[in-house]
Amino acid sequence: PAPRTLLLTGAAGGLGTLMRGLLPAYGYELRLLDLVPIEGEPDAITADLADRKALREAVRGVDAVIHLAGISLESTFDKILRANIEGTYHLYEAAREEGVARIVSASSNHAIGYTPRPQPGDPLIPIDTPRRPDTFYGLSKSFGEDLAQLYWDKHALETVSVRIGSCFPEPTSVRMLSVWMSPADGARLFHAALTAEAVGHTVVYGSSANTRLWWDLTTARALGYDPQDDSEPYAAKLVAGQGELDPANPAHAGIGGHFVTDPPIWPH
Ligand code: NAI
Ligand code: 15L
Repeated sequence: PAPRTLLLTGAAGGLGTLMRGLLPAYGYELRLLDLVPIEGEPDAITADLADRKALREAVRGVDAVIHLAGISLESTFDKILRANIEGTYHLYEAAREEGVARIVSASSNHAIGYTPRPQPGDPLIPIDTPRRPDTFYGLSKSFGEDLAQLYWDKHALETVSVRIGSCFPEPTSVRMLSVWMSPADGARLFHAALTAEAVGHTVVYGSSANTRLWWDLTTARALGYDPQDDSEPYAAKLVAGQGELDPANPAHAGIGGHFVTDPPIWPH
């Protein structure tokens, strides 16, 4: 049967807030979890991903989990380790113990951030391109994909790992014209990932059907995802303001944009 009740982790964040607005229209009942309280949501669970007991209670009885919680940008290795690597492990353990059937997990384009962006005429980047994380953050997303594969192979817990491009209300950079996922397409993709049959562990890119797309949406479409949006209407204004991406600029050369060239963040 199609899943109805969902746990949404990271529900206070940018993407969580967008999905809280959009997913109920698909018929889901959402249970919300975040490290921080959510305004206007008194029933939301305020818990750290390190709190296994809270996670077990949070996943108990849900049909599926959308896992968005974590640090969403580069940080120190220690912080990434706790929130994204250990935190995602704790969530998978809780889900396994409570018999949750499926997790839709937020991976990121930064798991392949060092991959050169295709030039005009080049093929789109396939889903099985070798991972090339551009940051400790991207490395944690690469770990999340491998963790998902392990829990499928060993425990028959299904995952769709979504390598999200940039999911914001509008594209705000020339790079985002290629990697943008409109919030409405984000909800379409999550719904497809929740309802497709027998996904095992499936990895997909998460974006709209952008004219300037860099990657191959075949595995996402195979889930039933039919993107309706394209960033191109935003292109003229963004290109006029910022210029086209410069292939000689290392911060423009990889999928991950400036994540590739930003210096690592060391503890102080
Ligand atoms: P965000 O930073 O706005 O939200 C993340 C949420 O996770 C925050 O509300 C934060 O309080 C919560 N969180 C952090 N550590 C936690 C912990 N230890 N325990 C419980 N909750 C914790 O990020 P955003 O943009 O909403 O992204 C959501 C997810 O999607 C993240 O995993 C991010 O890496 C991933 N993603 C997002 C993209 C985007 O375009 N928004 C692109 C690619 C990936
Ligand atoms: C991500 O993984 C981040 O979470 C998001 O804030 C954006 O930076 C996005 O990637 C991107 O690449 O634009």
